[in-house]
Amino acid sequence: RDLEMINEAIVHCRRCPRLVEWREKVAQTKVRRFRDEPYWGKPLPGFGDPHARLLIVGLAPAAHGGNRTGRMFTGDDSGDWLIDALYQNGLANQPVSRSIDDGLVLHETYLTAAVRCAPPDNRPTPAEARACAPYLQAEWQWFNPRVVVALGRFALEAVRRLAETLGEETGPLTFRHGAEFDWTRPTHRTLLVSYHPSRQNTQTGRLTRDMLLTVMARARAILED
Ligand code: DU
Ligand code: SF4
Repeated sequence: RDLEMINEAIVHCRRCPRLVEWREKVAQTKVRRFRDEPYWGKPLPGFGDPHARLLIVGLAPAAHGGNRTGRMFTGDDSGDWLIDALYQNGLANQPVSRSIDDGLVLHETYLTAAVRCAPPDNRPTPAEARACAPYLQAEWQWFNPRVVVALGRFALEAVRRLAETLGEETGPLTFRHGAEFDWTRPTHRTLLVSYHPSRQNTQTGRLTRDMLLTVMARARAILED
């Protein structure tokens, strides 16, 4: 399936009742600082270079970030951190990601997430993660990525299950910031693990700007190898 068909299927999905209700409720009630803005309130397709060799996997859209703007990692703090790290490594044309018409273009890079609807407390259930997995799988098969970055434990688990589903051989994947795993089959695939750039991690100093820049620099270096 091509990428546009995948994205078309994603934006019309209503498979998870709890998340459909939540994403729409948030879009109606909004939050004070965005009360005059339209909200997307639907599932999020991925965003970036349609022929990317680097796939970056996050957790799920933020209630007032992607769920508002309609674009992955756009309009919240996580997006600011991630896009800046891409820009510093030549993978984005600008350091900010604020709205769908901000002119952001990614090079060699595609942003996606394990779950495509904003979940309450940023915490999808295991059943929701399973329901959404076919979309990540479709993207995975479209891109056949050379490098994958898993942002956080939840994304790493989604990648692990996907590799298992597809019969890819990875060896054990353990969560540790900065970890790097080379696939045995297919051989040209490398997974990099990072803490997710959520406020919970960035504001506590668990993930620093340098730590995230280093992961993206490594991704870039592998692409250029
Ligand atoms: O206009 P389009 O080529 O269908 O791209 C859709 C969307 O993807 C656009 O908002 C820019 C983004 N994008 C990108 O970030 N990097 C690329 O290399 C190509 C498109
Ligand atoms: Fe569909 Fe995924 Fe949203 Fe569930 S989380 S409704 S599977 S897009």
